[in-house]
Amino acid sequence: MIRQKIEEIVKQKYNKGLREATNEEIYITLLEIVKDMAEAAPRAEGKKKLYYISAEFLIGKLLSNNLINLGIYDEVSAFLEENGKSLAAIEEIEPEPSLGNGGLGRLAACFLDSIATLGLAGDGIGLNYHMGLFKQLFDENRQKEVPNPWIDSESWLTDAGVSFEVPFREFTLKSKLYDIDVTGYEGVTNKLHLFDVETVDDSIIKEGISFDKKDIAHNLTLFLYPDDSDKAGNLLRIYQQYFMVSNAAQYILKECDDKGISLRNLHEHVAIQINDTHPSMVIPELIRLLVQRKIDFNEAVEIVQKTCAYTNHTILAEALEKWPLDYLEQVAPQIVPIIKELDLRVKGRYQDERVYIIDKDNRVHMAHMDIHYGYSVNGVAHLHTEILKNEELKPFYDIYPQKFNNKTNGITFRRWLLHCNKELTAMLDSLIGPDYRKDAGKLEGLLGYIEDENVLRRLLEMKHVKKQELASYLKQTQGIDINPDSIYDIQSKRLHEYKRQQMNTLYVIYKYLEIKSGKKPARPITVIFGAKAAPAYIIAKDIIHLVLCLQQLVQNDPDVAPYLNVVMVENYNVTLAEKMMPACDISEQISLASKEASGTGNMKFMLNGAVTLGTEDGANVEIHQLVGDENIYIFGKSSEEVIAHYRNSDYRAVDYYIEDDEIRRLVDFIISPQMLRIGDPYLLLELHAELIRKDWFMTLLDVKEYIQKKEQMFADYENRTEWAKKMLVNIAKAGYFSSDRTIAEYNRDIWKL
Ligand code: GL9
Repeated sequence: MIRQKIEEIVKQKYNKGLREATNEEIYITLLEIVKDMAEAAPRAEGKKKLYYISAEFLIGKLLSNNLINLGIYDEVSAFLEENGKSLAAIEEIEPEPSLGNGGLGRLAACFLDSIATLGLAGDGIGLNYHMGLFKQLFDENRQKEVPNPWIDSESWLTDAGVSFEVPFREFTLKSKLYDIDVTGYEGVTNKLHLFDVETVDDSIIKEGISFDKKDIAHNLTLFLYPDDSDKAGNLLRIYQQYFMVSNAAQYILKECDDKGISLRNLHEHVAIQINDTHPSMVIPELIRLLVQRKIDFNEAVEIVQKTCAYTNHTILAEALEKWPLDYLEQVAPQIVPIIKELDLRVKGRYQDERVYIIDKDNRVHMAHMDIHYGYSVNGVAHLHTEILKNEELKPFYDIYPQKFNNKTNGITFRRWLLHCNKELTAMLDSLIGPDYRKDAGKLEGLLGYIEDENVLRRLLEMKHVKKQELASYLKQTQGIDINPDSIYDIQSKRLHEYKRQQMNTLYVIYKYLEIKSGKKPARPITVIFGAKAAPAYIIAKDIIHLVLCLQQLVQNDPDVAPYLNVVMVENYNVTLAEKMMPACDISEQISLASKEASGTGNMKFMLNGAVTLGTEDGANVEIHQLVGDENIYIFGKSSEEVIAHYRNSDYRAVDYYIEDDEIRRLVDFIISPQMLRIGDPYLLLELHAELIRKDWFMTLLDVKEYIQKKEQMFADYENRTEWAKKMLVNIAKAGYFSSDRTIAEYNRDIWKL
């Protein structure tokens, strides 16, 4: 059937046989077939529907995953092969949609997959950024940002034929909706709705990723997270957010109208999940629209309160948005009186100013609005939720204990196992049968093989194959040489001081100096980084500079290069992650305890048989509980100790620097003559000073224990059988982190679809 279809379309579109068709032509053919099949797949039924509103959906390439979820991957792949084509090569044609930044956006994408897989009615709503986040290039050991256009003439987007008017103070913008089908694994097809403006114009982009921030009609959907280091940038973000939520609210009400739902019963038919605070303005916007439709204000507030739920993804203050009231006034004045009224009601009820929506400086705390006027607040891992309840959001927890709940994050096994690791998937199928694909808890069946030498050997072989694949992929695409027989130690995630990539660089320095002094490791080590830094985040860019300079230093030193390699992959994205996760031996999850809300890369690595080197932070805590002390390497100060340091303001990096000769030796290497010869002295000195004088995320507090643990890990790695057992336990225990489990919990406790 599918074979015929492929041949037919290639013939009809290009007047060619499959053998003669180019990869590009086959890609477009498959795109068309998959889109048709997705459209024909069943829709979710049920009285209530979820709308997951998010500024980011980091969906990754879609072809392979759709083929898997539609159950035709193997057949298509085999058929292409019979005709001298490779599906892997065809995948390379597909551009990766650049609609997210990190874990938050990837989580939203995994959730859509699981919602559709579980057969639930749930759509995503976001924006169609034409240039995405940005594409990262390296130039003179520095990050350069350029636009990342991803929308080709043939793409997964379909014009939905839907348009709304979004009123701003100065003008009104007409929206245009594009949809992407989201088909679950043997499940239903839902939609990802991406709103756009017809007037968007990429010719206003000047050098790099700069453009006229005030030209809203032309810039609104150009970039995700445009630079917000000035007022115009802040206003642009508010324009984007209001545009997103006004469209979302209008779309939701339109669907209700189409179904003949009385808006008074909205909450019985609709659940809205507010993903972080970017979509928070949906609350006043929905109230506004309900009032416009002749619902009394009090009732509108009640309806909205029963419909909206909020997920918190971070305790970092920088990410909990607080918009100046007059900025909101300048962009969308119609919601300002509503926000003021909501705030007055809070002030009437509570004396504690920490729970006000509008503070004394007239800033609107978006999360506070979500908590007061939504029915659920959830954190994304056990520890994170506890910190929200007992520290960050304690005054709210005291008022609304029943609203708070935890939903530990998860990942879709379709992408992060079936798609990215066919070897491991085949092995699991043969050992424990295919049921784990839909019931991830079944992975525990693997534990029965822990003493089976044959299985342990196969696991090590699988890992070696994936390491070779990564090596040849990096060679082909980025000209990078890595040794597949070395240990792959990987840290891939957004670049941020709290994630402490800088601590990893101090290890590299340590190892470099060790090797220089004649102490060679038992086996070569490859330290791999993948990370983008926010364009305006100076220190993060300094850290990238440091990594790239170390890379140059190490690779050009003949004493060291045979034993140590440092590699930073360019433009880390989902596509690269899919190659890196399965190839990893050591998964670096080294954030300062209390700061990483959950992490999800930690789960992807674990599922593919990497062993975690981490702090007791985010979901690492749960990984630790699941796999036990023998199968994870934990170090560093606890979240309680860290929180106490912040409370007492008694952490002084400079004390560690002065009092510990070893720490001083490593930190000072950053500005050693050989480094200053390679790098930009200004940037290296700036970072050096930062580490000693500020070190907001306490690198020097944990660095020694970190180095020790990592050395222990390298030593333990040499006992290959024991290491394979650790791999096996990690894989077997990863079932808990299936996003199917997470979504089932959201549905049970929050959405009740
Ligand atoms: C994040 C947290 O930092 C992660 O720890 C968490 O796993 C994810 C998903 O819950 O959310 N919060 C956050 O603001 N981001 C996260 O990754 N940011 C981005 O993705 C941009």
